[in-house]
Amino acid sequence: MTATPKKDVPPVGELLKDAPKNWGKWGPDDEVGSLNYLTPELIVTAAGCIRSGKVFTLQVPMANPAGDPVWPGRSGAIRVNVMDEGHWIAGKGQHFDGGVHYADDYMTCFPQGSTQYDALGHVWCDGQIWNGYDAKTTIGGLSKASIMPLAERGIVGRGILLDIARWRGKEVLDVAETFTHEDLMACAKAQGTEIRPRDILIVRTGWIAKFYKVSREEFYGNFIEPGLTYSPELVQWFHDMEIPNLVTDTIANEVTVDPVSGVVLPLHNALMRNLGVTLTEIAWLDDLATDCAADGQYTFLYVAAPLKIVNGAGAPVNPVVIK
Ligand code: UVW
Repeated sequence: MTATPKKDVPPVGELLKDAPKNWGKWGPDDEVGSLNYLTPELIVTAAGCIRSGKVFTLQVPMANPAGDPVWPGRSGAIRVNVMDEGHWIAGKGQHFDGGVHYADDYMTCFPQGSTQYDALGHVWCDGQIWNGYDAKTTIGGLSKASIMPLAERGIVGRGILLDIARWRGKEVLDVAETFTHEDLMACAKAQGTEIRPRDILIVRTGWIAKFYKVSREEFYGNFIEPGLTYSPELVQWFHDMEIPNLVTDTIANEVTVDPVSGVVLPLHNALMRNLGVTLTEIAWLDDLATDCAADGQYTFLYVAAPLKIVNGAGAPVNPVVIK
């Protein structure tokens, strides 16, 4: 976020020097981290949250002519139609016996430019990624802790929506507005539920919905997203609660700049690199949130599988919630 390093901002490794780590907890070869908490027994229990059979999909539209919400420096997916009925109207369509016609697309994208999972090796500091693997394993593509092991495993568990925006009486949180794990717990209580160990946390700020409502200048000007903010207590809480997955409707799942230390995105290192918590970003939560407010059911079965991109640093996903 800053082109010129600020002198008084500590290196993130120093900020986190006493922070807990799960490296080695699931063996020297682990590449899925806290997803190990999502055991078959837990998944069977989570399926018990299904009451009405209502289904919600959490991906934002991709290659949307209205624009895709992306981290500054990335760009939205571009889909082009390379085959359509126009080819046959122009006499250029291929003949297939029986007369079938078809449409076909070509798309270029940042795999992390839509609703997406970060690979555990996506972010690091001090030359080591998740589980202590050498950061050089990221060169030319992630040979360790890429998106593949997450994609192969899939993510299924009890999801809980924490509608922080509604709880604070806002349509959308302000630029740089923060909240803590204590706010998550207070929000859950106000919703008439509680966060359980190993829950998949789905946190709504209203931020991505704002992308579709305001100009690009307003959305990206003074770009400091609202979100969870670093503290040793928050990191310890995630550790103690064995949280496997944090899903939010922001682009980077945490306040962009830690207001205390000035470090950019410290929770990416504290939660993802150190604890193996998977991060799911740019989720569409408004329809789910409206329904949860109406029926008072904030817990459900959450199911997701990012795309299997070999050596990828992240991948698009369309998570499914079943209530
Ligand atoms: C960055 O890579 C900066 O963010 P994200 O985790 O949102 O992809």
